[in-house]
Amino acid sequence: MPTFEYAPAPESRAVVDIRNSYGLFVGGEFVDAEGGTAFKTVNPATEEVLAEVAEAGEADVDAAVRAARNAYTRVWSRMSGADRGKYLYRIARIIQERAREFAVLETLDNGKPIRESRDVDVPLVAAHFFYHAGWADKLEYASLGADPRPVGVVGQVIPWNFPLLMLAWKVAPALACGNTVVLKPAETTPLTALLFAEVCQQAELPPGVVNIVTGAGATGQAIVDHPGIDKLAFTGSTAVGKMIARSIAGTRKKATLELGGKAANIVFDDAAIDQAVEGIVDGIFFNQGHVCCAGSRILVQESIAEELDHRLKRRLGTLRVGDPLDKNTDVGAINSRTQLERIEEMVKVGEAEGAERWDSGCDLPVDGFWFRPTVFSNVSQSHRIAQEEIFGPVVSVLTFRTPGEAVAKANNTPYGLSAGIWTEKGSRILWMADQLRAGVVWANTFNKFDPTSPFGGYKESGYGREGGRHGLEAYVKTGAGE
Ligand code: TAP
Repeated sequence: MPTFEYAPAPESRAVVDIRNSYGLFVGGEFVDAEGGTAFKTVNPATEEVLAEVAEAGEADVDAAVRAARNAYTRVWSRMSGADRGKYLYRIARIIQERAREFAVLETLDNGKPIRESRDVDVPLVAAHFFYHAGWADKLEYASLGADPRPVGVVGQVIPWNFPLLMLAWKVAPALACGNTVVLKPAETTPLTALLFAEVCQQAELPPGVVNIVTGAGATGQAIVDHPGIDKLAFTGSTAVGKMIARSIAGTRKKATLELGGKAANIVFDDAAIDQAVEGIVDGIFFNQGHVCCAGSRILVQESIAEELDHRLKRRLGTLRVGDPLDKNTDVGAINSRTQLERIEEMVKVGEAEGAERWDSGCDLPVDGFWFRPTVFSNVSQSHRIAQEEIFGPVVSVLTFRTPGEAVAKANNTPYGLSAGIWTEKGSRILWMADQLRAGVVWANTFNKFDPTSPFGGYKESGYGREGGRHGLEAYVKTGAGE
C-alpha cells in the first residue's frame, strides 16, 4: 500500500490565553486557596508547565459548599425552569463561540489530538448544554414523577480523560433540574474547567450556582465527606468509586458512579471487515484508549481471526502518533507519566502471561508521554490484560466459534459498561444485545455518544445513568423524603 507523507498542520495556540496561576472559583469569583498551596499542570506532549493551580483544602471545599447552598436556597431553586433554561442556552452558545479556544486548551492540558477535542469533545459539550436547556422547563413531562424537585447541592468529581465533556455531563443536568454544584476536575486537567468558570461569569450565571475547586484526591474526598452535599456524581476508577460508596454508606447522600470498563468488540465472520477494522481502531485508539467504554477486548470469530489480524495491523501502521496540536494526528500523548507507567506495567504483565505483543513501530517524540498502538494476540480469558482496564492504546484479541461463546466471553469480566457487535444479521444483533450485560451496546459502530442517550454500566462499572431522560432522575426527588 502506498504511504503518504503529511505536511505538518499545527493548530495555533495563540487563541488561548493561559494565566500563570489560577485560583478557585467560589461564589462566582476566583479566590485564593486558604492554605495557599498550589500544584502545576503540564502539557503531556512536551512536559512544559502550563500553569499553577490552587489546591483546595477542607476549608475551601466548605466555602464552596456554603456558596452553593446560598445560591440554591436564595436563587436557583426558586427560579422558573424557563429562566434556568435561558442560562443554559447562554452557556451553550458561549461554548460554541469559544469552541476553538476550548479545543486548543483541552488538547494542551490533556494531550488528546486537536481533531478529537475540536470535532468530538467540544461540540458534544455544547450539545449537552443545549439538550438540558430544553429540559429545564419541561421536567414535569419527563416521567420523573408528579412533582420533580431539585436535590440540593451536588458534589461532582470528574476524571482527566474527557475533562470538559465530563464537566458538561455533570453540570448541565444538575443545573437544568435546579441544583447547584461543587465540581472538582482531575489534578492533571483543570484548565478547561477553569475556562468554563469564566464562561459562567460571561453568562452572568448567579454567583455560587457553579463552584469549581481544584486539587487532587484529598480535595475530592473533602467533597465526598462534606455533610452539606446532598448528592454525589463521580466518574473515575472503580477503586475510588468503591471508596466513595463506603464513605457515604449510612448517610442520606444520593450517588451515581460511572466507573471503569473492559468492553468486548465482537466481530462475526459475516461482518464488513474493513468497517469492523475502523470500528476497532475507533474503539480502542480514540483518545489514546483513555476511554472507560473503550473496546479494549476484540472477540473475533475464529474463521476470520487471521484475516482480521492482518488487516488491523496494516491499518495501525498508518496511524499517526505525535503532536496533538497537529490536525493530522490520530493518536496523541498519554495524559501523565503515572498513566504511562500503569500502561507499561500492564503490558509487561501481558507478556509475562504469555500473550503475543505487537506494536506499530512508529517513531515517537522524544519529550512527553507516549505509547505506540499495541495489539496482544493469543490472549486467554484468565489473563489480566483480558480482565483489567489498561486505559491506554492497547487491545487484547480473543477468539470464539459460536454466538453463545461470544456472549459468555464478553460477559466474563467484573465490568459491564459497553460492547460492540459487528455482523450483517439484524436478528443476531438484537439477540446479542439482549444477552450482553453492558449498559451500552453499539451495532456496526463504536464510541457514538449523544446527549439524548443514557450512558452507564452494570456490575463494577457503577450505577446510575447519565444523559437522556434517565440521566435527569439522579438530579431530582419526587416523593416525600426521597
Ligand atoms: P481516579 O483516581 O478514580 O480519579 C478520578 C477523580 O477522582 C479525579 O478527579 C481524582 O482526583 C479523584 N479522586 C481520587 N481519589 C479520590 C478520593 N479518595 N475521593 C474522591 N475523589 C478522588 O482515577 P485516576 O487515578 O485518574 O485513574 C486511575 C484509573 O482509573 C485509570 O487507569 C483508569 O483505569 C481508571 N479511570 C477510569 C475513568 C472512567 S471514565 N471510568 C476515568 C479515569 C480513570 P485526581 O485526579 O486529582 O487525583
